[in-house]
Amino acid sequence: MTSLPERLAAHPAGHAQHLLHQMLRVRRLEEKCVELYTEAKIRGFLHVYIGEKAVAAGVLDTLEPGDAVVATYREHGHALLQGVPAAAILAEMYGNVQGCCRGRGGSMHLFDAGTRFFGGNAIVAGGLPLAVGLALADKMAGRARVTVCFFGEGAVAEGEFHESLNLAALWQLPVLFCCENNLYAMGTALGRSESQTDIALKAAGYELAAWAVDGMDVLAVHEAARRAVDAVRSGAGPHFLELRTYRFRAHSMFDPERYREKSEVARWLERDPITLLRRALEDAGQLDEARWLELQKEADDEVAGAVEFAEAGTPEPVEDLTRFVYSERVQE
Ligand SMILES: Cc1ncc(C[n+]2csc(CCOP(=O)(O)OP(=O)(O)O)c2C)c(N)n1
Ligand SMILES: [Mg+2]
Repeated sequence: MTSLPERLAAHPAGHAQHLLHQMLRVRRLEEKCVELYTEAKIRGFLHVYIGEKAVAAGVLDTLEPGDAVVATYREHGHALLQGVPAAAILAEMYGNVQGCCRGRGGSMHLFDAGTRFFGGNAIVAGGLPLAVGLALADKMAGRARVTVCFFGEGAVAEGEFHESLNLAALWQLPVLFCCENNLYAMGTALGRSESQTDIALKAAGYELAAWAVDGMDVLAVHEAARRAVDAVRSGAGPHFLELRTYRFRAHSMFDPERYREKSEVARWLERDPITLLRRALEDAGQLDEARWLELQKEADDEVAGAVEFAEAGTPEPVEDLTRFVYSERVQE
């Protein structure tokens, strides 16, 4: 198996630092979300991706404009890295009309047609058929686009997972399935709900190329995604990545975490994707203290700007609340 320092040596100069920055942006945004949630500025549900960000950062970096992304309710980072501005994300969580869905979606339903970010889907496995539909449309229209679908390993227990993989493989659709295997679906450990816990193996049963990747090593994720995305785009049919990762925080803001040992969390924390890459970059002489501080400051400033924007925002006026229930006539 190739180690992170070995991958770094083979990686284009400067690009790994870009990935580090992308992960920092997600981390900072979500740390702020937790803070704002405890201050009751953000309400409803909130699921953070802290610990898992190497997955979104590595995969999304391989996409091209026009490619589509479908994600779950743990999607703040995916939206940000697909190009939805932090300000529009935070305003959405505040329930403001300036949010990417006019404040009607909130944390779990970020959506942005402009960047082809198709949610933000709260139903477990609900995004898979949507991704298959998007990919079918692209195939029928002859567009060389890729749809990437992120979902948790909890989705494997749902019928939609199996129906979606089957149809995508049968019709050779341009979709990349990315299973974020963080070992738990709320409080249920994978081994308590699945007879076969090797998810890539299970996916391969549908006759699509599937392999497992270390989801804490952003360069490994990037390398695997590059290979898969290029293959999907060239017409080689659907691909499947099982990204082995871990969430450092609770499932949502309401979770006493009685289902796992603190020592297990501590063990995974040692493999924090940001720390791993930072160390490798420093050891390779590609990152010094000054640049590290600069990268953090850039991420902090971006988030501070987003908070300012959300704080200055406004809720939707009551008279607009019935808009968009039915589609509106386009003004000629
Ligand atoms: C169809 C459906 N069943 C149950 C739920 C309740 N629920 C919300 S999150 C979740 C766990 C999903 O775990 P996983 O897919 O592994 O994603 P993770 O939260 O670990 O990212 C469940 C069961 C739901 N949202 N949708
Ligand atoms: Mg999970």
